[in-house]
Amino acid sequence: MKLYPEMPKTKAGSGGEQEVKHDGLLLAEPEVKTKVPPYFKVVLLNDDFTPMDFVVFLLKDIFHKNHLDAVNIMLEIHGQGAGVCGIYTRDVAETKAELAITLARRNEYPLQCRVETE
Ligand code: TYC
Repeated sequence: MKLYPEMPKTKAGSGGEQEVKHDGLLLAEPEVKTKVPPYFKVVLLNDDFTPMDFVVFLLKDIFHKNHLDAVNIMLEIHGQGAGVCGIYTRDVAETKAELAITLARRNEYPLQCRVETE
């Protein structure tokens, strides 16, 4: 709550802000404006070389999927060409995509990962 130095009183019913006098200060409710943060999808792409087991491992390890969800997402990517691994705020999405690529390259797999706006 913001504290403002005393100002002339607004006339009741004039549509002015509701202000309460308190020890010589007027208390006014701050204008509260909230916004939902934008979200970003982390999308894995299919390729012919990255092993299925590795993709399942990565989905469990980085995207915290349980085994069944990880297998289903991997199969969706395998069948459709791409699939969403998770939806996060920008920094989290970018970090997870980088981790996925780093892990894949360390194992010499050509896996590709994209971050897309929702
Ligand atoms: N198509 C791969 C294979 O048959 C498996 C795979 C799934 C690769 C998902 C990448 O993002 C991927 N070994």
